[in-house]
Amino acid sequence: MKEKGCGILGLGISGEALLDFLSKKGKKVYAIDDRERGEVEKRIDLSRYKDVDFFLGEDKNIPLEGISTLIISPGIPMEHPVVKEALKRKIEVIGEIEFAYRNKKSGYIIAITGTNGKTTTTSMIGKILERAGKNVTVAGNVGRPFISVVDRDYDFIVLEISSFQLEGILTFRPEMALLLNISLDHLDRHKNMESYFNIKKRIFKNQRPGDISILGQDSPALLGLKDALPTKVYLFGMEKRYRKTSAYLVGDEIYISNGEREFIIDKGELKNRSIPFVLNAMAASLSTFLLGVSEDIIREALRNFSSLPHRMEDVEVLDGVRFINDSKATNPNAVLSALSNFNEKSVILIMGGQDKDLSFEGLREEISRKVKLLILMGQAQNKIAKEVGYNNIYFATGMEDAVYTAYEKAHIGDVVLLSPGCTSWDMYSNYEVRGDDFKRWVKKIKDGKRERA
Ligand code: UMA
Repeated sequence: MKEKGCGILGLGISGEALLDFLSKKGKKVYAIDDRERGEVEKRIDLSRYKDVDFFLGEDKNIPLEGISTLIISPGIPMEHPVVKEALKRKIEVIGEIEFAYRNKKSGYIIAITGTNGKTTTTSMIGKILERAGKNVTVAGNVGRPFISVVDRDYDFIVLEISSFQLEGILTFRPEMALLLNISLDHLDRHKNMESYFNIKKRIFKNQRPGDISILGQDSPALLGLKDALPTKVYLFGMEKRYRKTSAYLVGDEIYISNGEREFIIDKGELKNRSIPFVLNAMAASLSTFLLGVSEDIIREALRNFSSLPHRMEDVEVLDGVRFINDSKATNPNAVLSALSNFNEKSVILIMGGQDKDLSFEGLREEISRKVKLLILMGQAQNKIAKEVGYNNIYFATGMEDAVYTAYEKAHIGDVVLLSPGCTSWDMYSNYEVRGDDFKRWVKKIKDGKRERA
């Protein structure tokens, strides 16, 4: 019988990083993906991994008896036939985060999850700690697998963790965990709000007394947790509502307190003053203040922090019309947050993509107030049209049509906002490619390659 080794299921970014890690360690590896070899090789040069046995596409003759642990990528659901078969045979199945955690050298872990704002908050925390002179790395759902950074010693490891990744953890224990907010998302995978919430709560599962938990108090579902966790719990939100609220807003001033000392950051000091951005800044300030970073360093790092690409990213102003790329808005709640920044009837909103079994009905009121034209594209067009009940809709054939139509219909002072409320996977490989495509067509207009009809 072949030597017992590790199975890797999924050969995307996480799978490639796992291949690199395990090959360097000289482990026997069995790598599996549902895509055919040619497809997988568009990203990964498989010839680099001479000792790895690959099972790709239809080839499902996987020698599971040779696998002691099966490590799955975030995108692999627990219902995947290979996972089911492995579990039946009592093979340990864990996610990439769990595997990386078991193999990490050193570093205090700060893990950030939530429905929206995870990447921005994670990056802000990374920047603040960097400015404080700490040896810090930022990884996880941000696009850099945890396993690719475990071979070095750090003071801090800041990890963005998705619900998909939380499904595959067993012993993963962040010393500090943040659950920023929760609203409906990923129902195609997690089935209902209850199971989605239960998965998100797993971020706290292995925390011990003395560890720190930070909760966004404005999501009602999270409040039940505030007295239930065994850790030191801190809350942040729009106002000081509870004993445990440590970061909140009064007018334009953001208050941050560690229980002993308090400091204030003026909203005006931030490059982006939208509510979601301010809440992210609050969570990042609170977490780093609790870790002993000085208020001057926090303030300085936040002053220099610009919005990340694809999150309310200002693209261009053309003929007085502002184009904004919010491609990262992959659920209806993120669209609501985006719209909250604008005046009545000033937005031409581009939505659509692949639906995640989420309802768009919650957008009805805000769309009828803020939007003057709704442009829909992608697989979920008809569903969105039906559920938002709006009467001024244009069905676009794709991004080019959407951007040009928006440009033609817009007037000075209007905003053209790409905030899809859906995943990109029906038309693009990810939200970044979708956002870049939006920017490409806007740039064509700017360069004069297309003019108003
Ligand atoms: N695959 C199968 N069978 C399946 C599903 C997938 O074989 O049933 C294979 C695909 O053919 C592909 C590979 O698995 O080769 C893809 O794996 P993956 O979907 O886990 O993607 P990765 O490239 O490994 O990227 C993942 C995260 N992707 C997802 O969770 C879908 C990335 O988050 C993350 O940055 C990366 O790991 C590093 O940690 C992206 C994301 O969209 C940004 N996340 C979702 C979100 O933010 O909403 C959760």
